[in-house]
Amino acid sequence: MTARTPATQPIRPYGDRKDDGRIQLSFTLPVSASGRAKEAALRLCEQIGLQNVAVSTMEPAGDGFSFFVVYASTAQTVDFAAIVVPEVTTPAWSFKEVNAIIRHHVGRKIVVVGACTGSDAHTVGIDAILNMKGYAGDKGLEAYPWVAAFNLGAQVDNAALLVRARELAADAILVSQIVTQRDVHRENAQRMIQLARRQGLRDVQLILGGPRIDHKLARELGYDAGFGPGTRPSQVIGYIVQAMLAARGILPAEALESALAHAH
Ligand code: B12
Repeated sequence: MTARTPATQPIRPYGDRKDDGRIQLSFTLPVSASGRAKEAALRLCEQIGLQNVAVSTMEPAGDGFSFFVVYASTAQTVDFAAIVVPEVTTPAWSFKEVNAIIRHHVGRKIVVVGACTGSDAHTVGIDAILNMKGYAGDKGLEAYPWVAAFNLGAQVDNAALLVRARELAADAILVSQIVTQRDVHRENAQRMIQLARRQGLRDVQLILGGPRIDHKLARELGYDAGFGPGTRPSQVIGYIVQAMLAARGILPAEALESALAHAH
């Protein structure tokens, strides 16, 4: 009997035609734009191991800096079949369905408290999730009659967010981290978890979001879930409700069926 080798799925970037390995990258060099700067960009890419390098854009970027966009090819492949990452799953419930499920299975408003924490002043992301108007045509959590959403705004101290969450008996705490310079998002997000653990916070879902956040990173940092660019409020509330029901042993499909049966 021959041993079965596991199936592999090597993939390579696709540019003009399949498997040509064409990629585009951009970077800044700490020298003014010039013929030498362009050659430096090209050589750097060759040293990285890229082939057929074409510097398509060189722009001055402030005094003594230049910005490049480069096209090049890579001979590398990655085995897609060997990749396993935690991905956040959210049920495809409509606005009406989520409200019906909360009403039927929870019987009270779900309390969600969120903020952009630490020194981070970028409120647009957390506003997109929590505020009435929402994001990309998807209503924000304030618009849900069965959700009590509290948006504490920007530059909120981790400790202050936890105090408010406790006062409001929050079911979920939403932490937004936009600035990622020097990994400040990781450090601040992690400090939040450490503080929550020290204070013995339980039965509250801790959810992290931002442009450089994904579920894998959030889980590594100790959060229940992580959401990245393009997140819609309905995904977030769907996740929260699903997790609350799972804790009560209710499956998403059952939840919807029984909630809709009682809605009529
Ligand atoms: C608007 C803006 C500002 C405004 C913010 C105004 C405000 N009230 O928010 C102002 C002018 C104040 C500002 C200031 C600064 N900014 Co600014 N800013 C931006 C900009 C242009 C847009 C950000 C934005 O609004 N995105 C739109 C929202 C909808 O997207 P989002 O934040 O990703 O949110 C979505 C998801 O990530 C997710 N999400 C986000 N949070 C959460 C939370 C949870 C719980 C969940 C579930 C989901 C979730 O859902 C959202 C909807 O899908 C970005 C560049 C860019 N194009 O992104 C730079 C940018 C973020 N800023 C940057 C910088 C450097 C700064 C400053 C440091 C500049 C300076 N030197 O002073 C300061 C920092 C101030 C501070 N203390 O934080 C950098 C950050 C670089 C980095 N690597 O960290 C960026 C990327 C610009 C750049 N390319 O350099 N900024």
